[in-house]
Amino acid sequence: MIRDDTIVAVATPPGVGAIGIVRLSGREAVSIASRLFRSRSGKKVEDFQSFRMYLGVVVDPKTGKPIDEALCVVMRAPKSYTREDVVELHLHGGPLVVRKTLEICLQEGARLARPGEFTERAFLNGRIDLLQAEAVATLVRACSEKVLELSLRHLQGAFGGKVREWEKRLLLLAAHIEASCDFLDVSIEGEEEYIRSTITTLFLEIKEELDRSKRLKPLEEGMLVVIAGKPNVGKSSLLNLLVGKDRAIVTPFPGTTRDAIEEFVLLEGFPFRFVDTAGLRDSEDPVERIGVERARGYLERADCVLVVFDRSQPLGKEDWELAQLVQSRPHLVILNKSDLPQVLTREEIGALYPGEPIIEISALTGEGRENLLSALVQFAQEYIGPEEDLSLLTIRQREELEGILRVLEEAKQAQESGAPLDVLGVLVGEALSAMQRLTGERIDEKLLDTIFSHFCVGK
Ligand SMILES: Nc1nc2c(ncn2[C@@H]2O[C@H](COP(=O)(O)OP(=O)(O)OP(=O)(O)O)[C@@H](O)[C@H]2O)c(=O)[nH]1
Ligand SMILES: [Mg+2]
Repeated sequence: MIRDDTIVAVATPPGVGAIGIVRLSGREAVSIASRLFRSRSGKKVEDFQSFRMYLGVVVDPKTGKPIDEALCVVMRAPKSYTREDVVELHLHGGPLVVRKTLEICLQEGARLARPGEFTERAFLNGRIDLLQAEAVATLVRACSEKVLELSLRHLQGAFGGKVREWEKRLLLLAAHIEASCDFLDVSIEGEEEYIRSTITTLFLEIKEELDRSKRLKPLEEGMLVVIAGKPNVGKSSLLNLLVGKDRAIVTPFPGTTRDAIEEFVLLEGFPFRFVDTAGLRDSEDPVERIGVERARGYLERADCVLVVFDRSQPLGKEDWELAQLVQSRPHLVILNKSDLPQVLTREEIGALYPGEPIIEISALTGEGRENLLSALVQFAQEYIGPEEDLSLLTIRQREELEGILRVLEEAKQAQESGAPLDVLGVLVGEALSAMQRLTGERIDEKLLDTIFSHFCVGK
């Protein structure tokens, strides 16, 4: 896999920004840059000090026409992101200027980089392992600070260290089994037990890693928080309060909200997807009925249900039904309209939700908002559990680990049923190759392309 041609891409997001960066990597990076960049001091790009910015202008070498004032930095191999010569041109952010500079780089012999190709080169040149490369992709896409933190940890190789440790143990196990196959007539004491316990501990450790990564789902996609209650209790007002804008229509008429309305919000680094739903009641109106069905669907999927009551009204049969519906789902109890004279007491709610905290709020005045927000953040924290226990895996990593689990399970059963050692050897070998695919030690080009195609261009 020799890829030593020079690639170029715009490394900043499309559109108008304060700066736009054009990034080159490869053998010709410096010479291409030297043809289109004139430093103010007259120093040639070839003579630039590594990692130092130089002020100058980008010119079209064909016409000599200046394109933009820019900063140029050279990062020489092997101390660069890709371990090749890398040059970055920091331009004024106009899309036209950035595109023109890109075109000149292409005209001077660079090739347009595919998505993720810079990171792919960092991997192919041994600067990072595949797991770290994937962490870069997650990092770039991270929609919350927590995911950012975790992918940074992956980038530093914490997960890679674990995988390599597993790989070492599998290698040792494979070697043992192979040796035993060669000397079938000599029985080594404790051999069987060693094989059994190695397979079992590996199985348990990998399973734990997978379980921990599942807890992260709400962090990656946002915690699904569904606002539910009978009509007119103030669900839409509550959504608007939570997301800080007039998102859902609020009227004094019960049955206002028909469709489910979803909004994404970050609270203290935790991503939430709040969903306002149609008030739960039996309705003759066909549109409202669909809305109520939709609401029920959301209730089933919710990571957390906000059960809303109207404090200024007595309990109704819908409130009882709702209590039944959410009994088995994680939820928070909200007593809304705290600004109005109280009719419904905490005791009455307590009978429906024994021993649970009740959050009083006024969606109209905003009173009690802080309490609700901190309850939500606390809920998310507890739901996700201690951060040091979290594991951030990509779908590919998850699938490989699941595959390894299946093979180890099979090996366990094979040993129990007294299968010959070479059968065990084949299974352990399979687990080992999967582990090596995981770190990228053994990987084919097609799989690489799939992995890196999920990146953005310029990364
Ligand atoms: N005084 C007071 N009125 C509120 C409060 N929250 C909502 N309301 C009012 O109650 C009425 C219904 O509010 P919505 O937010 O539309 O209620 P909803 O639960 O979404 O109603 P549906 O969509 O019909 O199920 C509106 O007139 C709101 O202004 C509150 O905390 N205090
Ligand atoms: Mg509503």
